Amino acid sequence: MSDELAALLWDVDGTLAETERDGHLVAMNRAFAELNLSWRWSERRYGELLRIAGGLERLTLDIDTQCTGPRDPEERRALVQRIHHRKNEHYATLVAGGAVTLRPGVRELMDDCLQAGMRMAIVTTTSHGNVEALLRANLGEDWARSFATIVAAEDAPRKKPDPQAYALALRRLGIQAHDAVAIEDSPAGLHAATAAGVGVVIARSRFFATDAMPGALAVGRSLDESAGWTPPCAQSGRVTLRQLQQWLRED
Ligand code: XBP
Ligand code: MG
Repeated sequence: MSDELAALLWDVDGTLAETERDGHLVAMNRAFAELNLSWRWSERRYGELLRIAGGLERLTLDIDTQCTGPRDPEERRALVQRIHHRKNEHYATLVAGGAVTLRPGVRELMDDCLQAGMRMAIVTTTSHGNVEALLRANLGEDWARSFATIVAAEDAPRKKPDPQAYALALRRLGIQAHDAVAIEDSPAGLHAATAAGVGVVIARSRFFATDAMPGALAVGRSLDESAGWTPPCAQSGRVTLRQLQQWLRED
């Protein structure tokens, strides 16, 4: 591993914010209700379905395993797309209304990067529209200026754990994998970044609170805590850019 960090790569869902529980899940149930479907996802069921990356893929798998919905494959596909589309519209409304805020310590770490002139990128399996909705609501109109590149589902259709999104982000940034660090929350995200050669810091989220995270540079509960990290966080109070550099150096 290199000891010089050139860019910080942010995952979105679960990492920047608890978007799944407070955003996508609520929005999906609203879409079901609005379309007069009797389906509802509990938090527990959603946790199981989150093992599948991608809202469309998740919905398709659920309908297939419940053996429900239209039997005709075309009608089935059309229904899934309609639900997903409405889910995203409800999601945008929810986040614009302030229902989903950044996780503690995210803003501070972003500020460290901006002050140090460290480039940041977004690397996610959700869509550009969902990224924009979340970050506009939380960082303001100029949100996109903070990021050197944004890689979303439209750019990298092979979703995490496939490394495609990370490989593309590295290419766009023109850097080597060992000069970047990713912040992630899920095993799929960890796998995607690691397979692209990028070291990963895991800030655990609600739905991936106890999963094994093999090969991560560091694993902890929250970026705004210095306690509870493995390996330990030497900085006091929160995970800083300096701490990320230290974990990268120690690896
Ligand atoms: C997490 C995902 C996404 C979201 C929902 O992405 O798997 O599918 O759950 O978004 P990441 P969509 O952690 O990489 O940000 O409905 O747009 O797929
Ligand atoms: Mg995530």
